[in-house]
Amino acid sequence: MTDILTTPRAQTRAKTERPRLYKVILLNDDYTPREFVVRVLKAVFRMSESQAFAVMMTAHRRGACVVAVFTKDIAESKAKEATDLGRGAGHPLTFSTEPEE
Ligand code: TYC
Repeated sequence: MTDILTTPRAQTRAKTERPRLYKVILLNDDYTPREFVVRVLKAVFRMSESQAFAVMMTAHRRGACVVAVFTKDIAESKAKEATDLGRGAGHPLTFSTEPEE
């Protein structure tokens, strides 16, 4: 084996910034039945009955509730999927997304 020592010319620093995360937010409305909201939360966000019920009641009482946090693409596609389930059943149920601080 030859003993050649090499000196690195430049320091390299790995760029490891984490991707910005987005909240999926459930908005209250006066028309969507409570049971339907719970069903959508369970189906799209894999929540248990009691988790889904608690999130639905928080949105009902306070106007909105954070459902989950994902990368941008996943947050947007889950919000659309859940909102579309409401539209398909004739309900105004709406999920929005917003970046985390
Ligand atoms: N407010 C609705 C009702 O009284 C139920 C509801 C709860 C709708 C949460 C949307 O995000 C929501 N039927």
